[in-house]
Amino acid sequence: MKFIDEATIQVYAGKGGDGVASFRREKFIPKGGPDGGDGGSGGSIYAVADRNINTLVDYRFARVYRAKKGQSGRGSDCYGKSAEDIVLRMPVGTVIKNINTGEIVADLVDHQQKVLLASGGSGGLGNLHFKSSTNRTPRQFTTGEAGQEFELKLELKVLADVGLLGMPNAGKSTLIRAVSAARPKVADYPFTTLKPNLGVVRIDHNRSFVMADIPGLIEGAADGAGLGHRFLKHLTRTRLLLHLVDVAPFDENVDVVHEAMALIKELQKYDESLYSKPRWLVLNKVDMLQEDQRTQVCQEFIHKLGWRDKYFIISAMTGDGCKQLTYAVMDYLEQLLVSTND
Ligand SMILES: Nc1nc2c(ncn2[C@@H]2O[C@H](COP(=O)(O)OP(=O)(O)OP(=O)(O)O)[C@@H](O)[C@H]2O)c(=O)[nH]1
Ligand SMILES: [Mg+2]
Repeated sequence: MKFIDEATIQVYAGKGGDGVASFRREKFIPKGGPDGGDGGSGGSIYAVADRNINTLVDYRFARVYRAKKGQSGRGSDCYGKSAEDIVLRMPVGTVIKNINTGEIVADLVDHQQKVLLASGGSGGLGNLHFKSSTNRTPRQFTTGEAGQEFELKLELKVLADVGLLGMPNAGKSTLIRAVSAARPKVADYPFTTLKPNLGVVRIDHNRSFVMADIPGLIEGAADGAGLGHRFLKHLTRTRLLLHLVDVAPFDENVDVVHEAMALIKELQKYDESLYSKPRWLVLNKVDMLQEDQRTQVCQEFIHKLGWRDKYFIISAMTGDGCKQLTYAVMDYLEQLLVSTND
């Protein structure tokens, strides 16, 4: 499944500081020699690949990066300070293009790879550089160079970190809409979703993951019931599955425990390795239950299912519990990364 995460940013490197014309002033010496220092260089902008970042979502929030100007030179042979560079951390796999020329500026393939995006201007020269035997009191100096400016497009092919599993109408698309900018269709009939959707879930700066919403699965999917189970292939590269269950079905005759077990069986029939992936249970639509019954209904469900792993109680519609869920997912994925980085 192809999903291109993208962002457009503007980078402005800093201008170099100006050189200065100045003369030494000493008592009893009418004209000291020139002592005007050079300006410092403007800040440059770099991109650095970081394997701990998986999406470009942060660059959709902050689009403009301006490095500071170098300081001007001063008298007494003082050089201006150079401005600090800006380093933009991006996921490994990011391709950076110049929007105006279409040229590929960088292809970040290795962790910690550093690429110059916009070079800061050099500082101007102070008048001490212009001293010569014929001109002992030069008044010339040069101004700092302008910094480079570019409009850049960032592109990254992403794979889903987390997959949503569930019967039709469980609320998978509603959940991905609640926690990401993805906008799949939501409707109160089964099989609304016909193709997978990916959404980027942003937790905070430099912390985000990718969630996949796939079509609903029903009992007998392995034998072609409903839309079949071929969509499960989109979840094979994920690191965590969230099994969504509607705990308050409209039709009271529906046996939710039986349905949840049936779905798990279909998963196992499809692929043993997908079945043995870490999987958490997400009990959805609790807003449909009376407040004083929520805990009891959920506990009963967990008990009947014989569930011993992690579970979450949410309402994808009102957003209740969604934050706790996405934060727990993020923490879990980060821990996996730490252990693979070691
Ligand atoms: N009351 C309530 N309704 C919900 C909640 N989540 C989803 N729904 C409703 O349930 C219906 C199905 O939601 P979807 O998000 O389309 O379900 P889905 O799992 O994506 O369904 P398919 O794409 O058909 O597999 C819609 O009418 C939603 O508005 C919830 O937390 N509370
Ligand atoms: Mg859907």
